[in-house]
Formats: sequence, C-alpha cells, structure tokens
Amino acid sequence: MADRSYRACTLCEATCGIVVETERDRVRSIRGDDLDPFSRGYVCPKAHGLKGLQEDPDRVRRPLRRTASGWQEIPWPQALAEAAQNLQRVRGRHGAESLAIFLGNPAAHNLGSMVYGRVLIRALGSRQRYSATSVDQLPKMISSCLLFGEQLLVPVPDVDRTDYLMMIGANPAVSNGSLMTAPAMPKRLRALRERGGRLVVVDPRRSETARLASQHLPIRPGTDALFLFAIVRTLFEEGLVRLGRLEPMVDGLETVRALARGFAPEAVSGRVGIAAPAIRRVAREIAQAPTAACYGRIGTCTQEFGTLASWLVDVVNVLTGNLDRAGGAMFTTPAASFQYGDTSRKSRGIPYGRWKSRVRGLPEFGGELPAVALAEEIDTPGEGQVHGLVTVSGNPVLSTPHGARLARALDSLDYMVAIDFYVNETTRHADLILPTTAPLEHEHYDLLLYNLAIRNVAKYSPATIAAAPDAKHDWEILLALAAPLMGLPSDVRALDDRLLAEMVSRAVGRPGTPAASVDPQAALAQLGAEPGPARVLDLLLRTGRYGDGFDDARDGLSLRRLRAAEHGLDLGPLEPRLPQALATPSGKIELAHDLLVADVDRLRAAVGRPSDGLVLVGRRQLRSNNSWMHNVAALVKGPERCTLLVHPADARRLGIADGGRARVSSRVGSVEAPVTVSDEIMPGVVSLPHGWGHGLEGVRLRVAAAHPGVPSNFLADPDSLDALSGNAVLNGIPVTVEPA
Ligand SMILES: Nc1nc2c(c(=O)[nH]1)N[C@H]1C(S)=C(S)[C@@H](COP(=O)(O)OP(=O)(O)OC[C@H]3O[C@@H](n4cnc5c(=O)[nH]c(N)nc54)[C@H](O)[C@@H]3O)O[C@H]1N2
Ligand SMILES: Nc1nc2c(c(=O)[nH]1)N[C@H]1C(S)=C(S)[C@@H](COP(=O)(O)OP(=O)(O)OC[C@H]3O[C@@H](n4cnc5c(=O)[nH]c(N)nc54)[C@H](O)[C@@H]3O)O[C@H]1N2
Ligand code: SF4
Ligand SMILES: [Mo]
Repeated sequence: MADRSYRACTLCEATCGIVVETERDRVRSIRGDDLDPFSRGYVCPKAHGLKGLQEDPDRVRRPLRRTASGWQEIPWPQALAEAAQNLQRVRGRHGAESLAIFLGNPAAHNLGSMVYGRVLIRALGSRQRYSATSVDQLPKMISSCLLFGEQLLVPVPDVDRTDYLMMIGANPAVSNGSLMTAPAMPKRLRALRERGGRLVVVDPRRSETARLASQHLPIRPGTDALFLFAIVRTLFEEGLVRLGRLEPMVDGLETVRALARGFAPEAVSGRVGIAAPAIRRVAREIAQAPTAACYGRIGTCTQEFGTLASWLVDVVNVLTGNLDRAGGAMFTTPAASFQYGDTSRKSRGIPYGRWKSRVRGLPEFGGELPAVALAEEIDTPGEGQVHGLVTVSGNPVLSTPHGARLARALDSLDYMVAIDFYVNETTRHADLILPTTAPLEHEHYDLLLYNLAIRNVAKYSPATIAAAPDAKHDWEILLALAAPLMGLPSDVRALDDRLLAEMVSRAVGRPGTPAASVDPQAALAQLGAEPGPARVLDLLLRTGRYGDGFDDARDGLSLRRLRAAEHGLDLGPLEPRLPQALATPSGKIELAHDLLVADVDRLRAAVGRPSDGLVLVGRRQLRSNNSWMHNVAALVKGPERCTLLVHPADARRLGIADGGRARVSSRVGSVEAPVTVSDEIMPGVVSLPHGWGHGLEGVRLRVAAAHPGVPSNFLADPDSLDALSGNAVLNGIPVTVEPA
C-alpha cells in the first residue's frame, strides 16, 4: 500500500503544494496537490525532479574527507570533530576574521538553515560573511530598508486583484516568481489579461512572460533606473502624482521631484532604447489605471544601478497611490516570522556600511559583505586574510562572478568544509563534505517566502521519507559545528534548548501580540523537548499575528493546528499594513534617503555615456534550478539548453550561424558555446543561462557531466557592481563574440 504525503515543493519560491506517493520509503509518484488552497494543483516539471534527487546515486550520503588518493568516507562523529578542530585551528592561528562563511540559495528554502544558519554565523564570530543575497536581491533589501525601515518589508504585486502590472527584469512564467511567492504565475497572468487587465513586460528579451503580455518593451540592459526616473518625471510633469491615503506617510516627495528633472523621457530614451512617447504612455497608463503595481526583479537588481532601480520601482508605486492598497503593491502579513512585530528594530538605524571589506572597502549590509569580494579576501595576503571557509548549500564557483578565480582561491585555503550533498564545482575544493538530508527527508515551513506571498498563507510540510539512521539534517550539522566554536560541549540538544529559551524570552510578553501575557517557562514547557526547528516554528506561529498565544482553547494558529491542515491554510488576501509596519527613524516612508540621493549623480553620468557595445544577459529555464538539479536525467534530457542567444542582425555581422559555435569573451574570461539565432533577443544583447559548467575537473555529477554547458559566470566581472549595494552585475556584461 502506498503512503501519501502532502507538502510544499522547496525548489523555487512558488511553494507549490505536491502530493508524494511513497511505498516503503521509495517515491512512487509526485503530482500537484489540487487541494492546496494556494497552488490548486499547479506544479512545474521540477517538482517531479525531487524523485530523481532522492534516488540519485551521485548524492553524497556519508561525510567525505579529501585524501591524497581521493575522497574517503568517514563516520559522522569523526567528521564533525575534524571540522571543529580544523576551524578552531585556523582561528587560533590567524584570528577570528580568517574564517568565512558562504550561505547559498537553498538555505532560504530549508527550515533548519533559516533557523540555525544564524547560529553558526554567530559562532564563527567573523565579519567575513557572504551569501547569495549579493548576487540576487540585495539592492531590493537595501531599498526597502531605506524606504520602509526593514529589509524584508518588500512590497509584492497584488497579482490577483490588479488592473495593471508592469514587470521589469522578471520572467515569472519560467522562474515562477521571486520576491513574490505565487504559485502558478502563468495562470495568474493569463487571468489578469482575461479580466481585462494589462500586463507590460520590460525586458531585453521577448521572454516567456513577455509572450503573455499586452505589451513588451525591449530595454537596453542596465538602464532601468533611467527608464523609471523618466516615468517618475512624467508623473510630476503631467500632474499625475496622487498619493491618496499615503499622503501623510510620505517624506521626501519634493526631493524626488527635483531629482527627476534631469531624466525627461526625451533625454534618456536614446540610452534606454525605448521611445519617449512609449515611456510617457506607460506613465499615464499606470497613473490612470484603477489599480496598478510596478514590480522589478532580478534584471533590475543584478546590474550597475540595482539599488536605484529597485527604489524607483517603489517610488512609482507610491507616487501613483498604489503602495499598500488592494490591487497595488502590498505587504504580506506572515503567520510566522522573526521580524513581524519586532518593534525593537525600529530604532536601530540602517545596517549598512558599519564596516567595509578588507581588500576593496566594499560596504557591509545586514552583517554581510558582497559576494564579489570573496575571492580577493581569500587570495590577497595580509592581516585579516581568509584562510578557512564554510559553505552551506552554495555553489559560488558557478554562481558568483569570476568563478575561475574563486576556484583557484579555494584551493589556496588552509581549510574548507562544505555542507552539501553533491561533489560539485565548489564542494570539490573542500577538505570535508558534510552531506545533509534531501528535501523530501525533512520537515519544512517557508519562514522566509511567506513574508513575500501574494496572499497570506501558511503550510507545514512533514518529512515524507525517513532519512537513513546515520543521515543528518542541515540544522544538526550547523549546531554541531557551532557548539565547539562557541566554547560549548558538542551537545546539539543542550545548545538547542539554550537557544530556544533565548528565543522564547524575546518572543513572549511583547505587547500587542497574542502572547503578551504568557509566562516564558510555561511557553517553553508547551513547546516540548524534541530539539530542532519545529518547536521554533511553533513558537513563531503561536506568538505571531494569527497565533493562539499558547492558549489551546483560543482559535489561533499553532504547529498542531497547522499540521492538521495538511494541504495548507489560506489566511486571506493581503491587507494594508501602513503606517503601522513602517520602521524608519521618522516613522514615515522615506522616499528620498540620502544614500539614494547621493547615488543619483552616478546615474546622471550614465545618461550621455556611449553604448557599451555587445552585452551579455542571463536567462532562466524551466527545467533548471540555478546550478543544481542538472544531475536529474528527466530535467536535462533533450537538446542542449546552454546556448548563446544572438539576434539575427548581430549573428550576420559577427559571422556566426544558428547551430554553430561562438567564443564569448569578457574582461575576465572566455567560454565557447553553441549558438541559437533568434529575434527574441534585442540587437546588441546576447544571452547565456547561468548555473552550467559541469565539465570542470573533479565534479562527481555523472548525468550533468553529459550535459555540461559552460560557466557563464566565468565571464562576469567582479569589478563591475552596483556601487551602492556591492551587488554583482550579472546582466549587461560587455562581451565580444566571434565564431569558434
Ligand atoms: N550569471 C548569473 N549568475 C547568477 C544568477 C543569474 O541570474 N545570473 N542568479 C543568482 C541567484 S538569484 C542565486 S540565488 C544564486 C544561486 O547560487 P548559489 O546560492 O550558489 O546556489 P545554487 O547554485 O542553487 O547551489 C545550491 C547548492 O546547494 C546544494 N543544496 C541543495 N539543497 C540543499 C539543502 O537542503 N542543504 C544543503 N546543505 N545543500 C543543499 C546543492 O547541491 C548545490 O550545491 O546564483 C546567482 N548567480
Ligand atoms: N526554472 C527556474 N526557476 C527559478 C530559478 C532557476 O534557476 N530556474 N531560480 C530561482 C531564483 S534563485 C531566483 S532569484 C528567481 C529569479 O526570478 P526572475 O527575477 O523572474 O529571474 P529571470 O527568470 O532570470 O528573469 C530576469 C529577466 O530579466 C531580464 N533582464 C536581464 N537584464 C535586464 C535589465 O538590465 N533590465 C531588465 N529590465 N531586464 C533584464 C532577463 O532577460 C530575464 O528575462 O528565479 C527562481 N526560479
Ligand atoms: S514552480 Fe516548480 S520548482 Fe517552483 S515550487 Fe512549483 S513545482 Fe516546485
Ligand atoms: Mo536567487
């Protein structure tokens, strides 16, 4: 008899509900869960890939230690002891700042890492902290922090109710959405059109989303801030600014008006590649639509003016009165969150630039340094040089700029430990690989993504498959490494009890929450003795916005209630949260923070700049997931996907043909890829997907090795960044292309 388990897919941000049928702990089938109130049966082909991942013979299942003759399996107690000893040895010899950590994307999709990643970070006690954030959404987090006072207070488009959606630098028909948790985006976008709404897509490529749109505006990469400023300027010039109920909440309006003067549509149009009348038309349409939302994603972040572009997206939402109203761009009210209602944050100021990176002086944000600095911090000698590294679910050799240099730097480390279940382009450099359980083997809750969902939702996923008796979850490994670094006995259970007590004392007794009058000891007792992230989740649920406040008789959320709702809970449409949610020093929306205003000079200088020539952008593909899942046969079969997309006019000029091969070169590297000629990409722009390049020596991915592709980030230049945030430029990289 088959068992059936209902859970969320954890591969991307859409959180689709899936039904997994198993028999004796083997997956029989995976399909969309029709009864999930949020995804209603929708899944993409990657969900089924979870079966391939579960069964993958290349997946590492026991700790691997590097030896002169190759990888050697060692028992867990020995592996954890060795890791702790070596990290302490490096710290003893070179100081706390010599240890670095890189947290990759799946850490944001893993409950254990979300809860305990910060514990290992604290235990390392180093400022050398890196993550995928700075090759992704960092500019949006800074912009939200400046505008609203909180980095996770990111507005999401109210997709299901809006009349007008402008999407800039996002392709949710393929990515299934980002900083916008919304399963079944293709269906939601079609529904928007069917109810008479308009979808405008601003993208250098006629993407899969652009094909669903009312209008596609091809834009020259990296010029979104100019485009958006021209819209802002038009709104002011044509008297279209209507703050509505936001009026008393906004500070800095006149500064924005003054700044926008230099960016008339006619002045920027040549650089942006969109005609001035088209820019004006979009501005009028947004202002005049009953409701509208402007949404920018990775194309607006991973570029030279990422923070300005991210900020201007919300400036447009504010100026048109669409922020925080139904059908506009709204804030989620999550059921469980480390941030929600934490009023103590309000006075802390902007966590930006409190320290700088050692080699290049790049600013910290939220305690992290930009990923573009990691390689130089390892390979540049001197006081504070990085000698030891922990990676957690990250593959920075493929995912961050100039991967070839990073790969060399990793080899020069004194010690590296990777928490990951594959020997891939990054972990092949480790001295020790500590494998974790696979997604179906651990319980889950989207603590992060449900802060950004387009409806208020909550869903708990139980473990579907029992992990092997000697397998370890991310959280167990994180705590096992943290304890000795904190000078504590390596007793995961004791450390977890201690951490929980700290969290409880912070979470209960806060005025205005359901647990305002709860006694910490009583709360601790109710959370039980079982260590791990589940009881932390229970704490956050019960003390959160919809919580039962530790009163079983009350009609509120607890983990027990959530578990009983096995398909997940819909807690309703988004509701206005301003001004209460604002956490800025002034308590207002700070529309023109000094840091942003100062950066506008840099943008102004770009208006008259000559074109960069041919530039490279990325593209996501439905069956890929960043740099992994390429070892699942069903997801890589078929024609080669890692191809260079070239416009026919460019192909003619360059002498390259569809199906031929081309050499693409940038300041830092060169790769050779097959060519696809198509007018879906605009002239002057070429595109390569990222996350490929599995042909590197030492990678143990047998399926991926047969479809290796090329590492596009060997072309990305670590010197090219959004100066304000330090975020990498991954789109708009100047390249030359020639026949290979
Ligand atoms: N050129 C270019 N570069 C990009 C991007 C782009 O658009 N263009 N996108 C950027 C973005 S948005 C991101 S988020 C980054 C992603 O880049 P990274 O953060 O480096 O992450 P991934 O490439 O997804 O690699 C994930 C790793 O985690 C492992 N893993 C998966 N699940 C788990 C788990 O539960 N536990 C543990 N311990 N390990 C696990 C996988 O085996 C894999 O090694 O790439 C960035 N790089
Ligand atoms: N199938 C699949 N889904 C994924 C992922 C995956 O790897 N594969 N990764 C997940 C992750 S980690 C993330 S962060 C999200 C990202 O989700 P999205 O932000 O939707 O990312 P992309 O699909 O890369 O779409 C970015 C678009 O920006 C365009 N673009 C490039 N440069 C510019 C520019 O300068 N200006 C403008 N306006 N547009 C530009 C590109 O042509 C592309 O169409 O996707 C997630 N979902
Ligand atoms: S869109 Fe695909 S990968 Fe993303 S959560 Fe849904 S099924 Fe998983
Ligand atoms: Mo990402």
